[in-house]
Amino acid sequence: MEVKKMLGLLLGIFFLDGLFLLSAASNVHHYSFILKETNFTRLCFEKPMLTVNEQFPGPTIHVRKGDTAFVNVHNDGKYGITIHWHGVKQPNNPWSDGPENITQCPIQPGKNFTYEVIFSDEEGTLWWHAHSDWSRATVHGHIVILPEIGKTYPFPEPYAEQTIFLASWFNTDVKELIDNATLIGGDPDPSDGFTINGWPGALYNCSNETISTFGVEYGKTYLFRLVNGVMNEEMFFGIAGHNFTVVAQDAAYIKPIVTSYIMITPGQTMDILLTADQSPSSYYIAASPFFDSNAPFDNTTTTAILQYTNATAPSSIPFPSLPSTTDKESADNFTSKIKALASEEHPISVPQNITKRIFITVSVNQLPCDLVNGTCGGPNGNRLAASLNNISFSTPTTDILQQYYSMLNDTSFDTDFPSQPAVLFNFTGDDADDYILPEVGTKAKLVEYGASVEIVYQGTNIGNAENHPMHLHGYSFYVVGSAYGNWNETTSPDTYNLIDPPEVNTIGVPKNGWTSIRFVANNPGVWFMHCHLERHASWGMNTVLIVKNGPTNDTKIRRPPANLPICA
Ligand SMILES: *[C@@H]1O[C@H](CO)[C@@H](O)[C@H](O)[C@H]1NC(C)=O
Ligand SMILES: *[C@@H]1O[C@H](CO)[C@@H](O)[C@H](O)[C@H]1NC(C)=O
Ligand SMILES: *[C@@H]1O[C@H](CO)[C@@H](O)[C@H](O)[C@H]1NC(C)=O
Ligand SMILES: *[C@@H]1O[C@H](CO)[C@@H](O)[C@H](O)[C@H]1NC(C)=O
Ligand SMILES: *[C@@H]1O[C@H](CO)[C@@H](O)[C@H](O)[C@H]1NC(C)=O
Ligand SMILES: *[C@@H]1O[C@H](CO)[C@@H](O)[C@H](O)[C@H]1NC(C)=O
Ligand SMILES: *[C@@H]1O[C@H](CO)[C@@H](O)[C@H](O)[C@H]1NC(C)=O
Ligand SMILES: *[C@@H]1O[C@H](CO)[C@@H](O)[C@H](O)[C@H]1NC(C)=O
Ligand SMILES: *[C@@H]1O[C@H](CO)[C@@H](O)[C@H](O)[C@H]1NC(C)=O
Ligand SMILES: *[C@@H]1O[C@H](CO)[C@@H](O)[C@H](O)[C@H]1NC(C)=O
Ligand SMILES: *[C@@H]1O[C@H](CO)[C@@H](O)[C@H](O)[C@H]1NC(C)=O
Ligand SMILES: *[C@@H]1O[C@H](CO)[C@@H](O)[C@H](O)[C@H]1NC(C)=O
Ligand SMILES: [Cu+2]
Repeated sequence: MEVKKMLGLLLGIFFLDGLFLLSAASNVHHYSFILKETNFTRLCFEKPMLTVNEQFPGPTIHVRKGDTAFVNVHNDGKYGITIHWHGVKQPNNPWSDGPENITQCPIQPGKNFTYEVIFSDEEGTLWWHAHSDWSRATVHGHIVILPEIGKTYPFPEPYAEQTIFLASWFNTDVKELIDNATLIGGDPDPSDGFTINGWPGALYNCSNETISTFGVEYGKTYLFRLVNGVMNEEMFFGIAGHNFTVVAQDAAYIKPIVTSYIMITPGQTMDILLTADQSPSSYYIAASPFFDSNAPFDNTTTTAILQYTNATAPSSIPFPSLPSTTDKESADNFTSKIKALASEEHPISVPQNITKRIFITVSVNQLPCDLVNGTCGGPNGNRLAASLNNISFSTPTTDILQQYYSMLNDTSFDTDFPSQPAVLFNFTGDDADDYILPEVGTKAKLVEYGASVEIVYQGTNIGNAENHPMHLHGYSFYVVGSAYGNWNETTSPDTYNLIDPPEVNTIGVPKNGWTSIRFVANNPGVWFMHCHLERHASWGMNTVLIVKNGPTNDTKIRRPPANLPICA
């Protein structure tokens, strides 16, 4: 379980599992993660699945801003695995970032590896998850980052805090599910349900199961740290009878938003303040998908209960009114309200002038069937694929970071990912399917250290247009603009918010629309960039940003750790 090594001498207050404990503060923490197959029963279905320390969701990592956590991951499972610390920038230390065959090779069964997770300016909520095939479905947990000792939240201290994890539940084995789908190039079956802190709740046909319950006292304010760890769907979330206040996203503070619902993409986190000021009773908490495409998806609703202490059981528990599944307008209305806090205490630094613009089309494609006999599982007997700038990413078998760091001349990747697609067309037009065939390759984008980068993600109408939550490792970035249709070099930048844009690590690129992000390339390393819908990542909607070393020792990639897993 969790072991904390006390290094600091100062005294501080640590928040652990719902209790405030007095403990010696430290800026180094040690955790032990044992990965193994454990049986869980949900939706009346029992199955063995990979978990950390036999917990689902897995253990929470607790740190303060600027701390370091050493996490020893021991693999007692059947397959190789890696862990990613989602949203943790890991300055100069891509070695501990995790994506399989990008920054490391998998930790093989029976082996272990200690990740050094280096926190810098993140404050709020992040999460960790497996980054090998689809194992993140069950291998995931929270990261809670408190302010530094002596600092407070930019809002009144909540009475208590609670973590809320949204996840997907599959009645089948997720590795078999994706392996089978990949074999024939078909769309994997959607999940069988969603869970809140591991439990699907009241709306599924399995009434004898537990439902997650959050106890609150009348008059008190609570901080809910919400993670969307769902595999393939963006989610609406709400609490019956209550408005709440969103105060942070992806471990950065935002201007408070009072709302009755949120829309959160896979990969994102949101910190929510809830004041228990309604008639003491029980209220449903619910999450259901926002999904605006013809692709198959899980259209179920997961629930939990907000329960006032000392309340008499109501005859019927009120249910929140969430926007309907395809309600794009409600999704956009919420998203467009998010602005950085940008206060004196929490300033932001948006690049005003950019030195490098990268324009990236984001598409779901098809490849001709490559099976010797039989037809593939995609449309028209083709193989489903996905791409960035029309290049469908093929994962190498030796990690890119080791090859790059050793300056090998003969690498299994290229550095010629283009700054715009080879062919320009009406990306969101009706004829986009003419461009359905992608190139397949392992291409990374080289970026100079210190460059002021703008990336424009342009969704296309190729195949099945969909909203794509794009995630960049090693960085957070400012979302300076977004709209439907094609990005226009002359007019679109005029619509940008360069004053208080939200700073995130994952952003939903609207269906048949575009999103522009900005950041300064001040973290040297090999950083994966991909759609956080797992189906799309599996089909190749990925690339790698290689940020070159800077001029000084502290702007260079660190040396590799001694026990880095070697490639099979
Ligand atoms: C785990 O579940 C599987 C599938 O139901 C079953 O075959 C197996 O016996 C279970 N193992 C344990 C230890 O309960
Ligand atoms: C972890 O791996 C190291 C080698 O990298 C080995 O020396 C050590 O015994 C392993 N620890 C466990 C608990 O397996
Ligand atoms: C995967 O395919 C195998 C072989 O056809 C089948 O036995 C198994 O049930 C499939 N698993 C899933 C999760 O679809
Ligand atoms: C829950 O109920 C279902 C029938 O509704 C039954 O098949 C299952 O075994 C029960 N599970 C437990 C854990 O009691
Ligand atoms: C929530 O906010 C809406 C819109 O401002 C308002 O109409 C509603 O009364 C509020 N509900 C509660 C419980 O405060
Ligand atoms: C999703 O489910 C809801 C409620 O069951 C239903 O009204 C809606 O039509 C479904 N949406 C889609 C796109 O299937
Ligand atoms: C709940 O009820 C108990 C027993 O009646 C009482 O001691 C306690 O103060 C009550 N708590 C609240 C929050 O009202
Ligand atoms: C979205 O916001 C606009 C402007 O505030 C409002 O007119 C519209 O009703 C909202 N739409 C939905 C679906 O809430
Ligand atoms: C950005 O460019 C403008 C015009 O070229 C210049 O006036 C301004 O000083 C630049 N700002 C920064 C922060 O470099
Ligand atoms: C493919 O064809 C070969 C030879 O015709 C046959 O032996 C094999 O079983 C076939 N495989 C499938 C999956 O149908
Ligand atoms: C990573 O490389 C190993 C060989 O080192 C290979 O077995 C594995 O399939 C690769 N993983 C992916 C996701 O391609
Ligand atoms: C790569 O090639 C250069 C010049 O051709 C040579 O100096 C260098 O040693 C080579 N690097 C490796 C790792 O073999
Ligand atoms: Cu996607």
